[in-house]
Amino acid sequence: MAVETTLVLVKPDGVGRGLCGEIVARFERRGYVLRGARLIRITKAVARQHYAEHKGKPFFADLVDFITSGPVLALAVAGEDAIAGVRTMMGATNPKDSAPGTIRGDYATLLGENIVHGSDSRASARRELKLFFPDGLL
Ligand code: IDP
Ligand code: MG
Repeated sequence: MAVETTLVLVKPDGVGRGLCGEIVARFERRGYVLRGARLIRITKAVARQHYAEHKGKPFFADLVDFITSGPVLALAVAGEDAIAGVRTMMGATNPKDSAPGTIRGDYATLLGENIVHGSDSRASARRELKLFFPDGLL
């Protein structure tokens, strides 16, 4: 058990569908605390760095195109075991497997448009938070 900070992105589909407030509210209601929030349109270079682990996969180019297709809401979300807790609240990567009650299970049907990103480990969180909040967190 430890207080962790994780990176959440509301992807361009979530921003475009007006789901930012709903998604932030879910994390806040759970008891997590926002330590940073930025609405930004990221460059392809930042997108490629963010998704570096997927480089070489057949869907990598689509992933980069999609995440740069409109603004994302980047959130630094903190709380007890927040990295795993946020992932549980997001639901399975493919919305066809996401349980109702999860963000993807409630709002998404497509693998490529699954509303949210959340860091998957402490190392990923550290790396991704630096990319989206280069000036650090308050
Ligand atoms: P995650 O977002 O649940 O961590 P990852 O495996 O890290 O899932 O994949 C990153 C994103 O890439 C997913 O959220 C999804 O939108 C997309 N993605 C993952 N696998 C595929 C695939 O096989 N085809 C197309 N898009 C995929
Ligand atoms: Mg991932």
